[in-house]
Amino acid sequence: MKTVFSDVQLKHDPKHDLADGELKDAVEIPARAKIVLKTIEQSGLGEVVEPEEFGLQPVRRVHGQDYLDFMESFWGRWTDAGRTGSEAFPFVWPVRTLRHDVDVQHIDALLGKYSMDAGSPLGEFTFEAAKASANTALTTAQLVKEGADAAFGLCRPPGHHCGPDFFGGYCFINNAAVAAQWLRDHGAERVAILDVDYHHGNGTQSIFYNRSDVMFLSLHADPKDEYPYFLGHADELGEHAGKGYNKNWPLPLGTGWDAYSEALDDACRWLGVFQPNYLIVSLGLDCFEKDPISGFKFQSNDFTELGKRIAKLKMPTVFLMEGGYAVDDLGVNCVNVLEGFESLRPSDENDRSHGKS
Ligand code: FKS
Ligand code: ZN
Repeated sequence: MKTVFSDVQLKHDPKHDLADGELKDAVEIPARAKIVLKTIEQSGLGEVVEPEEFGLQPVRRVHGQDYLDFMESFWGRWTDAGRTGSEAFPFVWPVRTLRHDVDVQHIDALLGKYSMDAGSPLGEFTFEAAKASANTALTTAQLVKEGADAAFGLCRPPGHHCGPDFFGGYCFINNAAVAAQWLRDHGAERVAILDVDYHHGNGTQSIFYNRSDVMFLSLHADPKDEYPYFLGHADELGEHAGKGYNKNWPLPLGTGWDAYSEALDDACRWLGVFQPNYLIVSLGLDCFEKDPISGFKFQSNDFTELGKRIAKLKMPTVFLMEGGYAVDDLGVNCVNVLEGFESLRPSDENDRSHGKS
């Protein structure tokens, strides 16, 4: 299968991460994408192609104009305000009892208005990289729409925590949501998103929570014990038309492949009933036992099993990378998923385009 990636995605290069009461070294760093790219190039998986430019129109289908204007204008405002820091951290939010209806203009107020946490710094090139990452997701979806059985978008920065009008959890544009909406806008009646990142994809869930045309299924560390804490619980089933089209499998810290795969089988049964035209996999690789910020126990060969299980669904599949921070093993773990998938569905035999390219 093809991989989509652009070097522009590397321009988001955060230095710090606010975690555990300390300013630590950032973990969502360009080296993640570089090692995945290198391992893919050394594997027999297939060509790496550049994304096409889709512009902001498909992104606007998911994110509010105010939010996108803020992101677009942020760096200018930051420097105009005389800020010299190379990356911005939000630190005040309109929680209960504070007003949402005041038209805030101060740079620190705006940072709080449009974010969910303090751990996702905005730098000069963050939004440029996020747009490139969204183009990567859209190009990957387009390859599958045009007949590829599956394709891999090496998205970075990731997307699944990003909601309609806020960034957070290292995410600035919700790549999976943008790709799902684009597929809907280009003829697909039903799209499913299976999120296997270690963290709950709160942004993706929220974007489609009231809708029955995009099903969201997520397996993740129980938010009682893990970020993002305030969403991802088992009783979140969707609302209004979306009731029954959202499903979470919160799993205990320490979960390994055996327990995980039972929940995954359950998710696959839901997918079998829904019968989406396309499956988007939010492919986090942070369930790995050596992941520095996570608490599950996957071994590298478990990722191969994950890829095989997804292949058995027999659905046109758009893989989009999310998290995963054990940089040395990230390439192998990612390629294991994709090779596991291809071991059951070789891309040359399953292309649906019948010679069209
Ligand atoms: C650790 C604090 C962790 C934020 C964790 C964000 C996880 C991001 C991710 C994504 F896929 F989006 F990248 N803070 N003590 O892996 O879900
Ligand atoms: Zn994650």
